[in-house]
Amino acid sequence: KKIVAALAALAVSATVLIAPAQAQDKKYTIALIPGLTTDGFYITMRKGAQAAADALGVNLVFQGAPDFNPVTQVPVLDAVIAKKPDAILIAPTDKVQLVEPLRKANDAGIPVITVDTFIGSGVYQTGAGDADFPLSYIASDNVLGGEIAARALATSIGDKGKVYVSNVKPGISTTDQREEGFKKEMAKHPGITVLETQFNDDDANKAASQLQAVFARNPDLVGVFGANLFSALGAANGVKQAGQTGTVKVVAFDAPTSIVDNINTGLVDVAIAQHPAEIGYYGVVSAYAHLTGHSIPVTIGTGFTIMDKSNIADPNISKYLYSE
Ligand code: T6T
Repeated sequence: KKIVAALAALAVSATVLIAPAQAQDKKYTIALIPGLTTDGFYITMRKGAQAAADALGVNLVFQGAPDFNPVTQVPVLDAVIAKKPDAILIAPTDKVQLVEPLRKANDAGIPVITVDTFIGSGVYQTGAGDADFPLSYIASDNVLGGEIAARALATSIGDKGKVYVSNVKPGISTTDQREEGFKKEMAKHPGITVLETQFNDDDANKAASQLQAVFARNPDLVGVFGANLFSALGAANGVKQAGQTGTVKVVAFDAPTSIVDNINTGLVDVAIAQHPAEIGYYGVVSAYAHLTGHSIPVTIGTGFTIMDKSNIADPNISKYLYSE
């Protein structure tokens, strides 16, 4: 009898011990939907996400559209929702147009975390507004990034002259905020005139032709801020094609590997690298923490690395160049 009772007690405690272990052994699937698939920024974000997924034993699915556009991103999101992943990490391509499509995921019980870009005001879990349902927003401080860009450009042009912002399109939280930060800082520089923003639809060729058109209208143009990877590469190419390398200064947001040559030849003065791998890593860690019953921060801010001729050869700086 004693042996039977002991065995029964053991079975009970064994159950108690095994149950939580089994819960944690569940293999979670986390989907990462980038702004677009063929952008070094999101390719690097995926690497960071994969590193965290490997460390945590999570299955990471990376699925996105070939261009930065809600029209192509929403069907990808719908397809991902249909597969019922345990959580969705997404860089929404529009602050407004992704609200309802993402609500479908939330209504289906799939936790949503936004990475890089946000929906609504980007302030989540307040109980106010109709776009506060994502659990967390993990990204660079893009207003600050715009301010840093403005200060760098102001310094490189000796605090005077005409400049403009080469931007993607209105409605994208990140690039809207960079322009906002840039203009806010430039308002403190009375010698600088900020011309009308040129929107390029994330097309570097368009950004290059726009640079040449702005320069044709304003031969006294002295600087341009490329507010994301394609805007910056395009604007820099435009400066080169116009034969204005070093005369029209370029400050670039983002850091594809090709920026190194541009910095070394003096075509680009400063590049502001984001830390996309960090965004991806903490995206997966946050989703996993939530899925395993832990509370998570409603925002996680990641940093910048400022690159220029003086530091680009330093491996502690160049490690922040994006993957391809
Ligand atoms: O600048 C990044 C990202 O932060 C932005 O939201 C969209 O453009 C990039 O992906 C660069 O191309």
